[in-house]
Parts: sequence; structure tokens; C-alpha cells
Amino acid sequence: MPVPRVPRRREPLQDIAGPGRKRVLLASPRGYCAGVDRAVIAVEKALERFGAPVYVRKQIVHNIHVVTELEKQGAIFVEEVDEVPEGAHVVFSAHGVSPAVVNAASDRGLRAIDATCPLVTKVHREAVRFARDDFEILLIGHEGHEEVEGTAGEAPEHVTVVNSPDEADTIEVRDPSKVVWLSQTTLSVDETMETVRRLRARFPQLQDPPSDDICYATQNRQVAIKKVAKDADLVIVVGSANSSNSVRLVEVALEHGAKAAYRVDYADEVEQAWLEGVETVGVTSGASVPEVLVQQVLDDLAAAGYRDVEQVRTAEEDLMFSLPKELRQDAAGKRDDRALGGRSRS
Ligand code: 0CM
Ligand code: SF4
Repeated sequence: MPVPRVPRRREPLQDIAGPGRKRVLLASPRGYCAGVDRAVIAVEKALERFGAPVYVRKQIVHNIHVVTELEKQGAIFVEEVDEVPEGAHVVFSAHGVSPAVVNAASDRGLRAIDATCPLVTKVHREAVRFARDDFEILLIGHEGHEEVEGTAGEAPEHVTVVNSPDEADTIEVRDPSKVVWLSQTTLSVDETMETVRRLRARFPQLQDPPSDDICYATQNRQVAIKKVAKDADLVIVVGSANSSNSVRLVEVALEHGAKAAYRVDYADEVEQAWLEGVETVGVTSGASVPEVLVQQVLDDLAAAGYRDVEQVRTAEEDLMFSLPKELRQDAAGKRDDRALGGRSRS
């Protein structure tokens, strides 16, 4: 899978803001969630257990650095299961897969390891249940995102994707008395609520999901960046361009008072010009981002005079998931049910 390259700053950041208070507000929680940690460890364990290469359908999580590091260890990222040699191991990414993909892998005799985040699987189950009860499912999410393809694929004839609040004004349904909304796990909470408000204005009997589909990690990172953004001249979000939750953090920061906000994959993409006249820099990272990348941004900011770092903590996270079931037995046949946490890893 090709890794996009971006132009990089050649010189280290300079201390240009002059005297005055320079500080960093570091949002917390940020970075790895429990589902990402589990998915990355699943690939590492599969490599350890079965040896390289291990195939992964799509990016295991939407982060260039993570993908590049796993490639170095022997993972091969493919777009579809028909690129995987028959009989080989294939890991399904954290974003989930449709039953059609599961069947294609099985028809090919692949040994699948399902690293779908359990919180994505929960939404799949909701889709199956509402489809069985003959509901029309309005799936709020971004068309083309892997998670949306996977969830919609559980009941394609029952699902309509709603991409934005504006689409809520024009979407048509068969029977307005039997409609439910579900969502992608990594959306903006505020924008999703606006979409729901506009859907409900048109379909008053619209049912809510049984529990929040936008996951705890997405919500917590948005709450933290809102608190940081109101005091920030500049917000830097570490995360990849195809990471929905990371991109949402930039938007949320701008909506909540940040004077400017940018997303970077790596510290050397931070531009000197962004720091002009800036006293307070907010920093955060998406749920698929290893902490080492944030640390590099902090190191570069320190070199530019932003050495005073204050954590802004709005929640504690301790959710953990156990490994995918296909990896729970060690080579000697012993079960490994240890739970994994949302640790920050390099
Ligand atoms: O869904 P998104 O694009 O935000 O994915 P990600 O890999 O950046 O983050 C973790 C997840 C999931 C599902
Ligand atoms: Fe799971 Fe949420 Fe992390 Fe996605 S962002 S992997 S849904 S915990």
C-alpha cells in the first residue's frame, strides 16, 4: 500500500515570537484508544506467531507511521482479500469488514484474524438487528470510509448513508414510521447531533440507537480539545489525513475558539509561519496516533521557545479489550485472555 509523502520543513523551528508568555496546552485524553492498541498488537502478535509475511486488509488503523512501522516488521497491506495468497493469514482492520469480505476471505481459504474494534462490531450488531425488524437504517457517516462500508454491508438493502446535516434535508425514506439512525464511531458529536435534529424534524418517529455509536475515545478527544481550543492561538493535531477522528479534531478546535488549527503526520510538517504571534499552542492527537509523534512535536515546539507544557485533562480512560479470538491461544495452545489497554506506544 503506497505511503503518501508530504513536503517537509528543512530547518528546525526558530524562536520567533519574542519575549512574552509562550506555552503549550496538551490535551488529554489524546492518542491511542483501546481498539487501536488491540488492532496494532494483533498484527504484531500474528507476525510473532505465524512469521512474516502477514497480510492486512486495508490500513490496520489510519496512521501512516503505524503502517510504515508494521511494514518494516513484515506486514503486507492490501486493498482486497483477492490480493492475498490462498491459505495465508489476513488481518481485518480496526474499522471492520462487511460479511461479503468475510465470505470472500473464507472462499479463498484465508486464515482471517478479525481486529475489528469491538465498538464497531457493536454498531454492526445494531444494523443486523434493526434490519431484521425491517427498519430503514439512516447511517450517519462518510461514504467510502471503510467503517461505513463494513456497517452498511451488514444490511445493504436497509441502509442509507447520510453524509452531512445538509443531506438530512433531502433524504427520502420508504416508511417514516420505521426509521432508525446509527452512526460511524469517529464523527463530530456536534455535527452528528445537528444531522439527527434535521432528520427528526422530517421524520418525528425516528428512533435513536440503543447506545452511543460515536465511541468513548472520539468523544473524549473532542471534549478535551474544546477546552484547549478556547485559549489557543494555534492548535496542532497529530494524525493522518484519512483518519476521520483526527480530522474532526481540527474542525472541532476551529469551531471552539482556536484562532488556527492544522493537522500534521510528523513534527517536521509544522511550519514556522504558523507560530508568528502565537503565545499558546494547543496540541492533541487522534485515536490512531502513537505518543512518540506527539513527543516529537513537543520537542520541536520547545526548541522554538514553547517549553512550558500544561496538561488539560478532561477524562481518565481505562477501557481495555482482549485480543482477537484467533490470537488468544499461544503457540503451546494456552489461552491468553489478557486485556489490552489504550497505551501510548511508539
Ligand atoms: O475511523 P478513523 O478514520 O478515525 O480511524 P483511525 O484508524 O484513525 O482511528 C481509530 C479507529 C477506528 C475504528
Ligand atoms: Fe474503537 Fe473508537 Fe478506537 Fe475506533 S476510535 S478503534 S471505535 S475505540
